[in-house]
Amino acid sequence: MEQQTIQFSFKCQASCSQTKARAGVFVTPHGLVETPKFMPVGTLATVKTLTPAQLETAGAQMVLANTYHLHLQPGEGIVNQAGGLHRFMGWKGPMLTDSGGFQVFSLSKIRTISEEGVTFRSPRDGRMINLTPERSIEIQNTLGADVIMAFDECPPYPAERSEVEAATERTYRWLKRCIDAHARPTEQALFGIVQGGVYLDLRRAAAESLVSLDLPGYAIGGVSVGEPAELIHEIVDATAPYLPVDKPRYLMGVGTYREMVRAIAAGVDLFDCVIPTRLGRHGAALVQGERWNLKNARFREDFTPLDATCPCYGCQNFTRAYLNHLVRCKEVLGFMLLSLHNVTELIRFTQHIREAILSDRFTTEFAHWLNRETGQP
Ligand code: PRF
Ligand code: ZN
Repeated sequence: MEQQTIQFSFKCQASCSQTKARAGVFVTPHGLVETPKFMPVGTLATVKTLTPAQLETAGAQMVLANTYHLHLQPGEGIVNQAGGLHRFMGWKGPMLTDSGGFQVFSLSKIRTISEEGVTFRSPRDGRMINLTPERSIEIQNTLGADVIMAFDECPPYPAERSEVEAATERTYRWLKRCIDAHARPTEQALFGIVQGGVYLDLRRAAAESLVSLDLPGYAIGGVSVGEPAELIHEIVDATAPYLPVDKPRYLMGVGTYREMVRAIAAGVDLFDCVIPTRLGRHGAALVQGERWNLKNARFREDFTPLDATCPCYGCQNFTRAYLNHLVRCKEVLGFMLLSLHNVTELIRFTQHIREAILSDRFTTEFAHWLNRETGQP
């Protein structure tokens, strides 16, 4: 069917005259994503504490889930019986699943990696689990997200060049196996992931070899793994120019104000990060570029909204004093309201950038973040 071949597209609507920033529209089978855009993380098929209706009011367009977590619990078979990830979790918009490789590396202590894939012990019941490129894609085909990610090897930081080079080359071989294993290419877009650590020549070579495979989108992985923030920018600046202009670019696991602004200036379109929901569950709020701990005594008698400019349900209906009270009492509502606010805030931030790019005011309106050296949340 003709229709099946045009379910994905990326159109650039405007580009900044002074940087590589662009505003675009990424079309998927479950709707569109206006870029640049922050994507909330729903690891276990839930963006922690938030309903899909709340995510919609927060401006979320694409939501993430994780192959690693969903395979362990409840298992992709259950998700399949529910009719796929969208129906299972009640999110009707675009979705993306991460491949599981990165999560195995960062979450399981006992694991062995070989050319075949990764073997690890389930933290849930102790059984041995094998994750290979083929298996990751099979699980992601079953989960049914609009975008699925290649199974990659993310080397730690710091790591020797030889080690990073081997991981990067393996990631490329694994990508080719992912492409061969992908059974639903018309319904699900498979994104490749550029690795290469902090070695800029490896980054460039990895980007160029991925691009030769003509994928529907590209991600920059292996950043925000403990390296200084300045290196993130160097890596992104050295990688993005080698990715095609007519495909979406996704910087994995990055969601701080300054890192997003600078990556957008380098031509990145999509971001995800657990920061807004994690901070929310710890009683912290992102307010206009700062990070506030709502437990702080200075909020006890502050009867103003958290952020008077924010349209979220929390800011519209409650005060800082009330949030301070909820958080001090560990009331679930407090963590929910802060998560909702934080997700709204980061999505709104990327939307403001998008609007600035559309009217070519990006470098003037965001000069503060483009130049600022330190102290950002
Ligand atoms: N690979 C995958 N997922 C990821 C990363 C990666 O390198 C990162 C790195 N920040 C976050 N999530 N597959
Ligand atoms: Zn708010």
